[in-house]
Amino acid sequence: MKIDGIILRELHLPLVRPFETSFGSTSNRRILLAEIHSEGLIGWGECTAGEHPYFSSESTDTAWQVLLHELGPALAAAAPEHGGQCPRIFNRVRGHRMAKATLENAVWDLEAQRKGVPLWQLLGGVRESIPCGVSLGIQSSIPELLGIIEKELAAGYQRIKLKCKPGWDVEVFERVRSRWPGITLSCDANSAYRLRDMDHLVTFDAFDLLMIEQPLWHDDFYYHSMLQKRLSTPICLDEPIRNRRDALAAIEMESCRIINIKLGRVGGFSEAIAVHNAAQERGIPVWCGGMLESGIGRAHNIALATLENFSLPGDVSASARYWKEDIIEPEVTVTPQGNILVPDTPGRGFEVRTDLVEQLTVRKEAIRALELVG
Ligand code: OSB
Ligand code: MG
Repeated sequence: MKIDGIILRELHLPLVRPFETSFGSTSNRRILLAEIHSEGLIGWGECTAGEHPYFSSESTDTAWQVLLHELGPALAAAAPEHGGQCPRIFNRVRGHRMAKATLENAVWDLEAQRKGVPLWQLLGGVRESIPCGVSLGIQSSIPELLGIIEKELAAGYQRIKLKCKPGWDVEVFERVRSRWPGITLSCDANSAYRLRDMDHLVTFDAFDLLMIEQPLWHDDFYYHSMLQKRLSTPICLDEPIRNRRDALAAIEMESCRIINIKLGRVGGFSEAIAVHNAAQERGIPVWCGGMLESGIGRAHNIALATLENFSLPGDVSASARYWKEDIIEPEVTVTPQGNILVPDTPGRGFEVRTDLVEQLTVRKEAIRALELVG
């Protein structure tokens, strides 16, 4: 397809409440969007990099640079027909997977519109609705957390995930479990623990957690495998799974029994599908993670989560949990049973509110196709 232009934008979008993990707190998102203009249509992509390189080595600013100077010009010159061609176009750039996913996902978004089919169908999805959970940040007190859980359960969410770290773990689990013995509960440490915490982590088995997400180093398989041998609770890996090979290594080493798939972290739809398929063939369930996305990233997450092996509730939830006003129409909502109904209209299934996007834009730059050498 001929690419008429690529526009990068940075939007400032305040969260309705701060989100705290073991690596820090976020109140205001700096969201990077890419628009690919082609033959009268616009494909949209959202970068999931954080404001700081704390979750991964990428940030809004590194992604902006790499998109502007490397990936954008390469894509415009290559003029791909399919989203699936993007990994090869971006291959010579090492890493920067969240930046790559921004454009690759926009190409899939465009391809679905051109073909007049829902994006989820183009990806090979099978679900009409996806089961939803929520990820709850670290709070200033346990009573405050209990109040939030009560509200999210009343809204229908099927799984509660608690962010944890040393000092905000077993006491919290005890209080939550004694109030709600039967709910589906998990935790996510975002790499907050070390080898000296192994005995402590084994005590998490007492709380009947669905999984313990990323307890150890962000880039580790080996020590997670040692820990998994001692735990009856499944470990779920997030941060270190960059691609299909990582998923295979983690499964083979028994470093985890569940995988969290995030579009940005693995570099886009192609690799996300590859990780999904590799896990499915080996009997490992997956679920779709979240990165505090605006509506565009959220719409793409919903499409991905329609694939068959996304059998566990993910971290994709209603727009109103994050934003006073989302940049898509309709906003994402969740049924009283805790499901998102998958749209059946062509493309991503949620219109972009371009006037609102323009209003929230603080930085905008057009990418021109460059002659690439080699
Ligand atoms: O580890 O899943 C994570 C948010 C930012 C960075 C990392 C993570 C998260 C979440 C939030 O858990 C999920 C969401 O609600 O978008
Ligand atoms: Mg996580």
